[in-house]
Amino acid sequence: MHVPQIPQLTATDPELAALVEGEARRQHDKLRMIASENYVSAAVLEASGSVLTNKYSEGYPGRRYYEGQQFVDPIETLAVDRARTLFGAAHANVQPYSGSPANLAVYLAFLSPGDTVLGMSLPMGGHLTHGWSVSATGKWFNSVRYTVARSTGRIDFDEVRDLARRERPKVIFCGGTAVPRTIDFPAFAEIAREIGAVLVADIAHIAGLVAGGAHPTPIGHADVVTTTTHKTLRGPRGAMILTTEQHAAAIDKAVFPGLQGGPHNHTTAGIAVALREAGTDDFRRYAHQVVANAKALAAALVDRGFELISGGTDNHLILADLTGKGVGGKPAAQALDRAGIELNYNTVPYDPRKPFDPSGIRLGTAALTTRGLTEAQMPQVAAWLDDAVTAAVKDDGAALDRIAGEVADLLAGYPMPGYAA
Ligand code: DSN
Repeated sequence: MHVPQIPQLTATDPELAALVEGEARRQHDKLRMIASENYVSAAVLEASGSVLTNKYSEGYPGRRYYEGQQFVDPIETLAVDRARTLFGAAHANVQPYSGSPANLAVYLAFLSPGDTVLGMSLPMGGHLTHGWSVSATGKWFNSVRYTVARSTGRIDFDEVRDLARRERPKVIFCGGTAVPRTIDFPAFAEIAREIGAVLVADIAHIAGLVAGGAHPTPIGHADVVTTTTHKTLRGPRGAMILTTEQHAAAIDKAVFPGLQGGPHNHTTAGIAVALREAGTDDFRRYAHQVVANAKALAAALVDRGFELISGGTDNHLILADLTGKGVGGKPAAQALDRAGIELNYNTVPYDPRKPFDPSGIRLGTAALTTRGLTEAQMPQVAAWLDDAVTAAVKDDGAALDRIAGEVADLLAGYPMPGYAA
């Protein structure tokens, strides 16, 4: 059952309560490998589900447009101070509703419509809000995109530098949603400095790894750092922006009143709890285990003939091109879901297929590491992935159901925060 328990919801709205319980059970029984997901602690769940959801507090601590902030002000201040301390940042804004609004605040702070932004192309691993064509950031701004080298699957800094010199963007984004390798923040900073651009590091995927010392930090290199709080950082759905003193006022003004109204105080409280958790030795061990698990899984997949973009991983994320396995990413992801392994289909660099039916799948180890799995289980996970992909090719539903049973049996031995069997 869900933890904390939900007796009031069950009494008031049994239909909805049954759906919540069903989702909790699903999260318990499945091997959750969507690279942007995790399990938050019961403490984060309690904070996020508290009476703080009842309160409006437009403005910032000590400068609000509504009364009654005796408790909300210190809660937001705690979250801000913990964010600054954990990441070593001069300034933190914890109010963005999620990653996309956080990135939009960057545009509002530093660009006018029509200005040039340089970001990683979405199919190469970037994010919609780094200037992709269907996003407002690609429609309202002149967006220029860098790629990865076809031969290595890695960012080609000669290309980034050439584009920057030619297009003179006001803002350069680094980071993304399908980047399996260490982001070279100093290399981006050198290019940004040369042309006088603001460097923004979007560390949404790797924030927990940065906090835990398992990925180099962008602080000291990037002018602005945006991140969601719910991926490797293991907090509630939300976002933060870390800045130097120089850019603090512009970012704060862009978030509120530029883009948003009242902050979601229940989320702010959940973020504060997650940041406290992320400052512990336990979390540092967790962050390093996430990477160790991803490396072990990548090696086991390569042994089984999977083609991994860039050949492996430095972080929590693996991007596999299934072309050689004879199946598209989407049917494979659907088959894997039936087999109890949850991930998403994904474009791969230079993908000849369409985004809604691409060649690849994206996997992550953040959630399964929270469950307590280690390198010891990764060969088994790779075997299940391989068997399920083979079953997808053969349309072998019975094999998928057998794997789902084996996955649930394994996970029964690994407790899930937020659920009691
Ligand atoms: N949806 C997030 C992800 O899965 O990476 C990015 O916005």
